[in-house]
Amino acid sequence: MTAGAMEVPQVMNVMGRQTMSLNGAWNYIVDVQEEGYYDYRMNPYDWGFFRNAKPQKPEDLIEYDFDKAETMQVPGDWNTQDERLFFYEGTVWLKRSFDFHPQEGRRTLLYFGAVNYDAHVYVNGKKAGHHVGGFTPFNFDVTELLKDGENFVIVKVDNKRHAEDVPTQIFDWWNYGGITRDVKLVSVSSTYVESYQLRLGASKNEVKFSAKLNKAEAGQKIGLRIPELKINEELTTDNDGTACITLKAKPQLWSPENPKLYQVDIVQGEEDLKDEIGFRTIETRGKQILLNGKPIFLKGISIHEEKANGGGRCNSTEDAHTLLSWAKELGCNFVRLAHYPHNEYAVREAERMGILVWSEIPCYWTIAWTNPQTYTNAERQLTDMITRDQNRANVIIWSIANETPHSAPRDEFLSKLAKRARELDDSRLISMAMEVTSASNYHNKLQDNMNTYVDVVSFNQYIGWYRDVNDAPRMTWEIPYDKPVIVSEFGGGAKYGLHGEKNQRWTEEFQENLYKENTAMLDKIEGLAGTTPWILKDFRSPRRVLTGIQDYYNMKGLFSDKGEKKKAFYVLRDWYASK
Ligand code: GCB
Repeated sequence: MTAGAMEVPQVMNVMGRQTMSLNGAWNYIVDVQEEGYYDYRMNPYDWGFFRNAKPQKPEDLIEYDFDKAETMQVPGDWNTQDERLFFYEGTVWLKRSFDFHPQEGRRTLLYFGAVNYDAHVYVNGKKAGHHVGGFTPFNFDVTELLKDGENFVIVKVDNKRHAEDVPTQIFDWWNYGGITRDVKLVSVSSTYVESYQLRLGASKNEVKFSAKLNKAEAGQKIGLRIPELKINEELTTDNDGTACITLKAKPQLWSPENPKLYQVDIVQGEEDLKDEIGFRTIETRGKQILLNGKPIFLKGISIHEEKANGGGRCNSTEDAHTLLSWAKELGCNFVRLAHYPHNEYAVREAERMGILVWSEIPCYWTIAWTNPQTYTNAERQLTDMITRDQNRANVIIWSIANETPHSAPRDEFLSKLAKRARELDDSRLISMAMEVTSASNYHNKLQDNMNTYVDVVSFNQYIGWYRDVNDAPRMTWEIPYDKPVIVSEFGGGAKYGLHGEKNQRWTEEFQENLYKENTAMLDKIEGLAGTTPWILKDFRSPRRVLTGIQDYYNMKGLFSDKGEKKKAFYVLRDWYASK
């Protein structure tokens, strides 16, 4: 390793490790023209804000001072913490000082749960690394940059949108900027367990465990303890620094009715990495989805990661719990965490609450299919999502895209992504939200070349809203693939408390009727294995500008932003109760 910092592969289960939180108040400077990064000829320069320079003599000119700047809470988006930044898309610098005392023989990783979107990270004035992608974790080994005593971290965060990014320039949600998830220093020994996998083996009577060190080091001992299953094994790593074992065991299976999790310890040296892990099977048979060998209907709802009451990005278990409890009130056993990987807190809380999860990456709408860097970026987000959540029993579907326009380059890009997802994890189902492209004479046919790459055919449809008001009863559907079907979106907008006729847009009655007609229509789709209507709660979107009705909210929630239930809520709840 050089005497600097480097990015290292994501350390899994950061919550189970020895960490020091860097959450809290960070000073920030809004840098509209990025003068803290580029000189006046637009070249990156060495005297940027990351130096955290201070005047040494009275005549010194330094035109910024983090310590005099205001603070905002991390994790947190800037849009809801400073009203001047509500619509802001650009660069903000954030800085935090902390006391640190290095421990002999240990290494320190600087971990970010997520930063939206582009992050340059500096420790004590030196570059630790750069990361793009707004919803996945990353970490740098910063051991050599830290010192005993006071240290500081500075992050340049930029959430400007670009055509070649993932997501691209346009998307129907708020582009919350900032360090939106936890920041931690993770203390590891020089050899540590980087990732591990624990799941059922080939039958329900065995469990399979594998672990991977951060180094290809043979002969290291790794212990696996699951007291409730009377498992206490010691494994030895091989030349790749990995160890695996299959053990006889008959765990109770995790299911929405019985979300059983086992306490697990992964022990290596003096490290005891604790986790809670559930066991289940998920597979398809013809047009059915089978959980633990039995057909299940996925009673779902789509969710954006946004707090109620205009609160901005969710960033805690409590935030997740509120939204998931609303989903439970609807009678859901499934949620689509749209349109990007949500916080690890949310996935874990759903797991404890017995809620199955569809997790997706933001390959949304008009991706730059022929740009190799865009592909690399998407694949990296996919990999990091799968790495983080590979031991979550409730995650059953990895979704690779949403409503993407058909073309050969798109098929190439997405099929490569689907194959990669399968290589990384062949124990879950792969899907994507497709679109119905051929519809005539009330007949809708799904045709998508990606059908061969997915396990579950999902599609979004807006009959009754963007299309065909009141025509749902006449619609017929043809999904010519022998695979389970999920209708991954349907819905329409309503303003809570606005009442009128069932054909009056924006009224609760309009939305109520749309749900009645749509659920009746869905009942006629052959092989329907579940649905995730759009959406749990009204959410902020810059594309929703209708004054007095939308006011920058997408109004398709079954709950208002304040948590009030609209009439359609009861329609879906009753329909789910009948399933
Ligand atoms: C869609 C998108 C979703 C939008 C929704 C809408 O098809 O997948 O992100 O928010 O429609 O409300 O139009």
